[in-house]
Amino acid sequence: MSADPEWHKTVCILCSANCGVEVRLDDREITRVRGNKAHVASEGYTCEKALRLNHYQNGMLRIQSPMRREPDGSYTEVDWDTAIREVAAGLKAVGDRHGQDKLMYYGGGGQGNHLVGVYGSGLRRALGITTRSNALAQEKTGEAYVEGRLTGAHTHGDFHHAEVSIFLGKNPWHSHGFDQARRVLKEINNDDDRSMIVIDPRRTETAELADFHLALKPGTDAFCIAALLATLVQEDLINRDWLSDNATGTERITEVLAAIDIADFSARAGLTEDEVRAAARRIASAESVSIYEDLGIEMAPNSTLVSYLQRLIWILMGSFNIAGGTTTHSGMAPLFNYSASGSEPAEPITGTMIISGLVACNEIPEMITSDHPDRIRGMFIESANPVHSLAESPRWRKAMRALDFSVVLDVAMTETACEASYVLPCSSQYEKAEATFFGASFPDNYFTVRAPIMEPLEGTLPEGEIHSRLLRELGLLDDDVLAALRTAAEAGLKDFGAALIEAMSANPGLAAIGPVVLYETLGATLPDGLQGAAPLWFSCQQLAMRHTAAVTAAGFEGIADEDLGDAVFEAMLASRDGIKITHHTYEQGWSMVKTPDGKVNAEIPELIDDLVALADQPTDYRTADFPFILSAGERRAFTANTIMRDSTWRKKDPDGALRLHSADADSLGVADGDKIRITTKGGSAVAPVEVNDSMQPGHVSIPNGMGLYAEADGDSEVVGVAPNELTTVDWKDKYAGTPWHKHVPAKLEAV
Ligand SMILES: Nc1nc2c(c(=O)[nH]1)N[C@H]1C(S)=C(S)[C@@H](COP(=O)(O)OP(=O)(O)OC[C@H]3O[C@@H](n4cnc5c(=O)[nH]c(N)nc54)[C@H](O)[C@@H]3O)O[C@H]1N2
Ligand SMILES: Nc1nc2c(c(=O)[nH]1)N[C@H]1C(S)=C(S)[C@@H](COP(=O)(O)OP(=O)(O)OC[C@H]3O[C@@H](n4cnc5c(=O)[nH]c(N)nc54)[C@H](O)[C@@H]3O)O[C@H]1N2
Ligand code: SF4
Ligand SMILES: [Mo]
Repeated sequence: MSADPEWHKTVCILCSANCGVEVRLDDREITRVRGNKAHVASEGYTCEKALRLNHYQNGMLRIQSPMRREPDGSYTEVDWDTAIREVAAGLKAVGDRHGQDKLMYYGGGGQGNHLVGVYGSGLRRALGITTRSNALAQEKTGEAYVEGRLTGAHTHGDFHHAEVSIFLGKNPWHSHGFDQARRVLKEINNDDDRSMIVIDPRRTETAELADFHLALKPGTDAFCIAALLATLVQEDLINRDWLSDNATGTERITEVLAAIDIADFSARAGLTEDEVRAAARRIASAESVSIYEDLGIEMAPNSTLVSYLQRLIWILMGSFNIAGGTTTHSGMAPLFNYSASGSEPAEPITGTMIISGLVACNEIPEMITSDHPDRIRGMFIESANPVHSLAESPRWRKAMRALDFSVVLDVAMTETACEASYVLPCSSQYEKAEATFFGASFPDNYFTVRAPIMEPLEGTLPEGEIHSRLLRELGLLDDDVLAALRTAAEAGLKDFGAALIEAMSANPGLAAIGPVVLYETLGATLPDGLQGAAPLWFSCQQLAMRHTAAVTAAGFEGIADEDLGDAVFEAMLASRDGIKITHHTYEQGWSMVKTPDGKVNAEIPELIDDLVALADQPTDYRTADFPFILSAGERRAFTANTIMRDSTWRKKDPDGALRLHSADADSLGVADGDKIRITTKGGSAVAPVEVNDSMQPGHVSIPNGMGLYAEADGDSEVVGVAPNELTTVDWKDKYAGTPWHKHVPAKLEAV
């Protein structure tokens, strides 16, 4: 394509906020980036990272040919026809020899691309793959376990309006997590009527803006939140009227909280009773409270217990489905499938709970290398980099090599790709249609479909095309059926819908491969390179059926109910600024609560038992050998998981320094820029030092996303410390199996 003088609308793909941006191109280079003021959710907002998006598009080890690993371990380029034939044969061989249940699917999208996962779901159904996981099962499955029981629905805080916003192990200044985060944080800071409570051992950029910073000792959140809750109960600050109308199961938990020694629990968390009581009273005085938990508690001791306890704050205050409070929300596709019963199935090899259909990430290496007869023999991995991003990378490399067959779909020759039998090169997120399912705002929710802003890089294919070719090779596509559906699609969405229903009743197998069927038929008729977005047509029909009134109220008034799904689909395809998909009333938010009686269920017996036993739990996991606590994987100004492979995108601190308090620097005899050796049970690495008194003495951190391969052979020198060379699979939550990456005992030595 020739140089294009115009601005092109797309989004930033570096975090879940997915801010709308406009970019200028010089041939295939992204030369300028600015916020898109017309974007429905971000309204022109971006952070500094979006300006460097060209390092994603052009700065990494893009692969331009399918690769096959040869018996000597080297990779050779193969043409697409060969690759599709051999990958289909490889997947089939594992199934034929050992059964389809010995295949596992991992991934399905990162921070900007969830259509990958939609195609992946079709492949899983077509091949009968039932074992699956993704990054959610190393952070959010504890939360999903708890939410399944409390409400049966995903909930999200309304930080744009909350009178009190609580950030618990969450640093939105750098990690975002809701629209226009820094603007909102500054607004709260400037508003005398609103307050911010930050619960974080570090004096983060967010904590600097807070009214209350509970700088607890790392790993003691359960004690801190229990003391906050105990204050609400013991000072009789809870919303009894609301609870009696809207919640069940409050008796035992309030009884247990009434017996907690607030002074003792505060002290165990390294806090004074006064500061805990003051924060609790501020919460109790507010009209609305919203809480954001994130990795600081999800990857630390007692994580599932804390996910439960923090939700009791808004439950006991009755701050649910009101403006500024915690709410349910709509979505184009759910990120979780909840179990209201709490009787999650066990994964047969390791016995760990399968939550929301996902096996715990920490268990996957063992599921592969165990001598259990049902062990995993083959893996299909797309848009994820588990060898780098999951606990214990050395163990992952071994596990990958122990598989009979593995294939990785990625844009780059990643750490995971370097261990796979085959690698299939994908077009980047700026070279095809994409979208994410992160949107969780309420009462108005939004959705953005992106069109490609440049042609696919030579040699690459979008995932929809790869999945379609694989299914064709496996003999699962009937070209006559597809041709008839394509003709119907050319006549319009209504004809297409009718033809699809007819075709599905004649061929029940069609539903399983639905995403590819939509790609091949409706997709072929879509303009602007939007073919890959075709499966969203189905999501739009479901959205319109589930939330008819809310979709109508979102700007689709006057459209007959049966035409609503098509209207939403057309609107989202036509807009590069995102569209409003639902407008609910707060009362309607209750329709998404899926508990048996439709009320909030406050009682999770096994977690209440844990709360009772908490007083016997340790508050310090350091040992004589490992006298520091390492937070392995902090979000900083220039980190973006492993999406940015090119280390030159970081102008400052390219190596990702280990941060430590000046008192620790003095006792270790190190200063800024010196090298320090970090040793944990899992491994050892050397990083430069940054003396930083936002840390507590004894608590140190390294950033996430460092230490990526710079060359495809995996032998080149890496820049920065790859955090999971230092972590181990056994250091994890007892329910969800989620790793304690924020709380790794470590030793430090000056080098
Ligand atoms: N810049 C940037 N933004 C990102 C990402 C990125 O890579 N870079 N990744 C995105 C993703 S995938 C996610 S999941 C989110 C994660 O976003 P966050 O969870 O906000 O990110 P972290 O910095 O990993 O951890 C948050 C905080 O936990 C604190 N912490 C450490 N130990 C404890 C503890 O024991 N208790 C408490 N209460 N806090 C503790 C740390 O000091 C830190 O401030 O960020 C998203 N946004
Ligand atoms: N120690 C430690 N480990 C952590 C964390 C931590 O705090 N500490 N954080 C964890 C968290 S919260 C998360 S969410 C995970 C994230 O870890 P992963 O789930 O592995 O996600 P990403 O690093 O975002 O990697 C996404 C992959 O998608 C590829 N990609 C980009 N665009 C496309 C595309 O269009 N198509 C395809 N097929 N591929 C594409 C990228 O090259 C990359 O390999 O990391 C986790 N790992
Ligand atoms: S990194 Fe996140 S907050 Fe920053 S511009 Fe990109 S999507 Fe927006
Ligand atoms: Mo994450």
